[in-house]
Amino acid sequence: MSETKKKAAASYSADSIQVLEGLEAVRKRPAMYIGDIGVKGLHHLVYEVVDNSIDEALAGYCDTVEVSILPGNSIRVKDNGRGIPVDYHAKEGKSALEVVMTVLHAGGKFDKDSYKVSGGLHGVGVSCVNALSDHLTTEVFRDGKSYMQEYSEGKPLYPVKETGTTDYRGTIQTFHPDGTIFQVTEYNFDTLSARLRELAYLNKGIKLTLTDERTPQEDGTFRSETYFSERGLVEFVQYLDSTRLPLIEDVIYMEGEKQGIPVEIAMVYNDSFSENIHSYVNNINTHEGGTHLAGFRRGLTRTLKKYADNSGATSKLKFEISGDDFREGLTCVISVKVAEPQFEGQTKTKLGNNEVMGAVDIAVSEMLENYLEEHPRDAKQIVDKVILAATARHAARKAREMVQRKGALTGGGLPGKLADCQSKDPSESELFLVEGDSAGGTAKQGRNREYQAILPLRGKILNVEKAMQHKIYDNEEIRNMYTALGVHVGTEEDSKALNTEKLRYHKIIIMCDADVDGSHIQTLIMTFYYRHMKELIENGHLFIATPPLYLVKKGNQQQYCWSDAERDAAIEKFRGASKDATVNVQRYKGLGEMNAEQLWETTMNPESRTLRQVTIENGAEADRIFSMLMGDDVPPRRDFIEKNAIYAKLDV
Ligand code: 0RA
Repeated sequence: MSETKKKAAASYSADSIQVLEGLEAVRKRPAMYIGDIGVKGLHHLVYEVVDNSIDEALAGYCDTVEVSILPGNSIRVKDNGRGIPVDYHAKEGKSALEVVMTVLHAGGKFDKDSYKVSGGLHGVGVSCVNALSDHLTTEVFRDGKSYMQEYSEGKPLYPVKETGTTDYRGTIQTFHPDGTIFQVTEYNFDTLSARLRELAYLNKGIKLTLTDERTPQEDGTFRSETYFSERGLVEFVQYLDSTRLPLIEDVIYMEGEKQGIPVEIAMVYNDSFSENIHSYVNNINTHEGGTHLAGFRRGLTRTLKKYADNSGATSKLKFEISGDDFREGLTCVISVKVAEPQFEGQTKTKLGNNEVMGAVDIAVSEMLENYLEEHPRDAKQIVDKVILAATARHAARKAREMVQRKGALTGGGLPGKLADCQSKDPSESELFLVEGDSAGGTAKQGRNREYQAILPLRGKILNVEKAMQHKIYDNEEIRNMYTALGVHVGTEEDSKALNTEKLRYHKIIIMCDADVDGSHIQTLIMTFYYRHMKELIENGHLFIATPPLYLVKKGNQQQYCWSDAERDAAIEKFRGASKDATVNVQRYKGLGEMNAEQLWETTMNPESRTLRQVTIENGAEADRIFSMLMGDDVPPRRDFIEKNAIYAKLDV
């Protein structure tokens, strides 16, 4: 070995040790870097790798990103960018590629000109993915040559090697998540698909594909989808609103730089009563909003109010129009790119940069003023809708005051139907929302009354997707839910904020029959929480009970089963050697078919039950699904329910 090579080898291993310490920290506390080690964190690995390719595309060098789920749940991400640089760094004693792959936050180091604004929620870079993979292979194709390096737990197995010549240009990353770190290692196609579709809309012109190579479909091919958007956010709001009726002709749209900040906004009004605004910073969904959203609201309210006042439409109104009224029936996506974003809030998804507020305010004012000027008919539709919303809100407030007065008359008490628990400690208290009075009765007998409360709900509660505000307060089942929970909605501008600190139960559990009707009711209740008590879902308070589907019996042996596969296994087990033994299978269609003791044992007892927590995995997709499931457009709904257990797509 030559002297220089020896030196290189020596420093190679010395540096590797240093690197190890960095990546060891990631393996020791993975949640600190990728959020959690459950399903979310697992999928986050993919987003982190894809974001690097998106960055390369935003820099103008790449237009295709292909994601594949491989057999065994490895992930391959391939792009046609410039390829990660592979030049040897004498100072580091190794290839640039190895630095990118093994040093925390080394991602953008070699390209100072690039305006890196993409990046996963935690923006941790590909080296984190490497650290959390039991195996990763990186392949680079550039300048006519191909290169490769492999790693285990982030440690290189050998120095970067040249593997041949090539006409291709780009990067391929193939990793397998480490099963000793993640609680689950199975990828979900729909979860990845929702994110890639969202990325395609947010970054027009980039083609993203997702292929599931784990098992072929019936026709022998692999399931594969392509996401590509030519018109970006315009098509995004059209996609979100595909099951709603538009109120105006076009999507209102702007794209451009305001005060040095790239802003893109698309919005449309529909005939619904809900507000659906999705905001993004550097491709990250800012659930908790922030300065960009505040700027949007301010610009929207001011511009529309000015137009409405000038048109004379508001002169006869006897009450003020509130900010909310301008956003009823509004579907909107706001996307800004911020060089140094400050993320705040509980889940670090609230933008804090003050300079963004004014930029978005100006952007939306200019965009709206132009549109209203050029589309007088649409402008009138919007103004009429706002006035209708204000009038309805006024009526709703009266209805609410009535309810509160009624409450005061009856001592402000809890609903008569509620069987409350004895504990007054919300953190240990559970409220079961039970379908029907009869199952409600069984649940009351079966429960542990110390900490479990029961509220029976009559049949199908109101479809809040289609009802106006005041109708919602008119509805007894919904009023009962508010009173039992101890939360109430604020007033006027703040009307969507709940006083969650008064919440009387930290677990709210929906318990419905395991049949089609039951799942419909479950969806109605979830829709209500999603539209009116989203904070409770976001804070992890909403759950779904899972009653068993079968009871398999032989003599005095018995076993509850939650799936057909479990049932078949139980039958097999009970039969044992004697194939002719009589094994009895009971199918539970409703909660009512169980007695109190069985219901407790299978569905309510914390020791033996399984609760599914409802979480919002992808806000835009959840919004679209709820409007589809609850809207007038029946065929897509039926199609969806047939293909999926409803909640499979809503939780995870
Ligand atoms: C920095 C510089 C250059 C390419 C990249 C980063 C790059 C990174 C990734 C990560 C995934 N795919 C990627 N593609 C490219 C190239 C600098 C040059 O060629 O001059």
